Amino acid sequence: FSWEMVQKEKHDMLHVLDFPYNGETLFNYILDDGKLTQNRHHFIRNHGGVPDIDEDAFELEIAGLVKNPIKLSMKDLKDETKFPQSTVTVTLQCSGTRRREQIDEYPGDGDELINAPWGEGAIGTAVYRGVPLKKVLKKACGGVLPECQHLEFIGADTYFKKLEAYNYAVSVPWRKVRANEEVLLAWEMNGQPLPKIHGAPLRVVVTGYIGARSCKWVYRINALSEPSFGPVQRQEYLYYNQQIGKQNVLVSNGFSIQAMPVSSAIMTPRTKEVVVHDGKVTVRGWAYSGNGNWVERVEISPDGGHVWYACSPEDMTQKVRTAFAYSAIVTIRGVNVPFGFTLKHYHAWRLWKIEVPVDAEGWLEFCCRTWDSSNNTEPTYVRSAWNWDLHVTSSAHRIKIYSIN
Ligand code: MTE
Ligand code: MO
Repeated sequence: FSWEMVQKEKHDMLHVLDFPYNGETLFNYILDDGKLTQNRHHFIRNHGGVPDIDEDAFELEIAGLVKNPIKLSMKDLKDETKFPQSTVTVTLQCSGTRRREQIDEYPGDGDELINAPWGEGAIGTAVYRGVPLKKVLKKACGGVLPECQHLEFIGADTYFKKLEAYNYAVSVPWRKVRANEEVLLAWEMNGQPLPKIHGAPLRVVVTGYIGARSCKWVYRINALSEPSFGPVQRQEYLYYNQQIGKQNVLVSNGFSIQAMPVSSAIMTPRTKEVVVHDGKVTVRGWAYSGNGNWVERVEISPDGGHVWYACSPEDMTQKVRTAFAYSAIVTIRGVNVPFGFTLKHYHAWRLWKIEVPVDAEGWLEFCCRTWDSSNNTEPTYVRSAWNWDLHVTSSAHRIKIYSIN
């Protein structure tokens, strides 16, 4: 797998690094693709190489605290007489999105190989198709044992940390998977076979959680009584308080970031843009909230956060129903009968647009903030969100424009 191949699969990405192949979606595609990000525009985040896996030889192994450990081929997983299939519309957001604002505040950990200096484009929305993990555990493994508290996902890629090689490994609490059937083992993205760089032949898709938990190239799932011991789970994606820095950082001082909080960004105008206007400036961007919450309101301020204007609902994309189409083939008295239903969940961003009244000429600070269905909103300044590992820059997004009336 080479950088040339990445460039073939990917189109006009903002390339942050060419190894380990991290790329950000350009702002115009975030806005113009609409609710779903095209596969060739969807951001990519990798810790190591991109494994080349032969789908026919591939087996997913499920082990640990399950009744019956098992190995499943892709043919088994795709067999609708064995497992129901479903599709979920999901926004994946890297917890490093908008990290650059934190770097500008104070560089923090600053390990750019591990922590890419993302802007606003490490986010994308796609329809994934696969099998609910809960169903696979129940039907193929006879369920998990009572001691099971976490599910560990191990990817086939290797990455290096302090000169040691590891497989990518993360975990989510079992209660997240047990709660509903939207956590998928997915092989399709926007109606196309999952691209290699997004985890083919099989990836996990964890709704409402930081992108890091949606393990790509997953080849092993372990039911555990505690979180994965992999360094990605135990040493990275931790949120530290603001008195933690280089001199006193200990992984035991951080807490594991799982669910994604509410966040948003202005995509146009771009910061430092000269905007010629006749009393109104059009502002566009995205807004998302994780953990099963959804965006209810987006507000824009043209004066650094004194006066706020709310986007009208017509100027926001509709809440995308995670069209949880659930289909299966059930056998009734020896006859195969297709069967399905739809649930309404929202796990996707909303794109928004607003015309903000502006009188002044000169430098203006525009900012946006979002309110979600649990009435959470974003901290006012990036310094409130700052943390040593520079994760979840969920503060009100600020840009400066030069306004000419
Ligand atoms: N899975 C594996 N196996 N290896 C990885 O490096 N990166 C994670 C996650 N799954 C990663 C992985 C991170 S940090 C993110 S944000 C998402 O994948 C990004 O998914 P994408 O590349 O499909 O956009
Ligand atoms: Mo990420």
